[in-house]
Amino acid sequence: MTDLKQALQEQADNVEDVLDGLLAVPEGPESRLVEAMRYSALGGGKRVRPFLVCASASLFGVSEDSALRVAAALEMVHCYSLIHDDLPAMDDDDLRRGRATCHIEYDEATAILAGDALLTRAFEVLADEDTHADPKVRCKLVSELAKASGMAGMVGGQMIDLLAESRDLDIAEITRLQRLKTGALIVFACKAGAILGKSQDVKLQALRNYGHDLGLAFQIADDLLDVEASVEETGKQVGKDADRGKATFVSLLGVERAREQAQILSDQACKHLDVFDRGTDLLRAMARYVVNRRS
Ligand code: GRG
Repeated sequence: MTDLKQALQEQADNVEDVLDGLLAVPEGPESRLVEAMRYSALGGGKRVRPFLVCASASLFGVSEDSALRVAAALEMVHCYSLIHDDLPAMDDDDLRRGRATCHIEYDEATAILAGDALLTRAFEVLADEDTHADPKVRCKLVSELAKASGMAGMVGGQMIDLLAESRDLDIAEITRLQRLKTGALIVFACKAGAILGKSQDVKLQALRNYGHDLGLAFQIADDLLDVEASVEETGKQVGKDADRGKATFVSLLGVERAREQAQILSDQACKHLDVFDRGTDLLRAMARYVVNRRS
């Protein structure tokens, strides 16, 4: 676990530097927009998704520069989703990553624009030839991240989630919702290394399956944190799902069964990595970390 902590910190520092460079503040009044983007994208978060991109890329000998640009692009999409999710029209949160949410620090309109601009900047970065010399690889990255982020992925999942506030979902429906809302970006992170390494075989499939199980385990752990952890630990409001009477894995399964289920998924995620001869220690450690994390 110490190795994982160290590796997570190292990748977080690396991706921070890349994000810093990609989000340079321009001259002129539009500088306020980029400052808001930087406020939400820099200096916080566990950076799990960037870590997964870099760990999967290392299995295919991909250059660190390429992997980090994809990791930064994905983190931009993730940060945009957090900014928009925190808006009054959605979750209406005032605390994220231990500090004021973007619309509280700036204003609602600026927060909407900061989210929009992070989303579009992400695709600009992926399409740039600095990300990969082969245009087919860049196209694949753009298309896969677009699918994972959009109507058939995260945004679709968010729509189902909003509707779930007025209708109780069953376990199959919650699973599908979470696969789209949280899982799709995590699956993209795990597949990204294989795409960069031009692997189209069982290894890509194995990473996809690992990402599926890891994503669900991650979300169950998030639901557990919402009932068990403190604001200080998570850096965001807790207990919100119960306050809203929203069905979650924990409300449907109970704490113990939810914890067991997360553990089963974490073990299953690791099994998918057996197709690799070596190099998967950190991905396996990550599968253990997501179910035991406190933030
Ligand atoms: C508004 C388009 C749009 C989408 C919102 C991702 C999302 C969809 C909403 C965020 C709220 C939430 C609780 C989502 C579940 C996924 C999740 C646990 C997100 C937080 O990810 P972490 O824990 O956060 O990796 P850090 O801050 O560590 O990056």
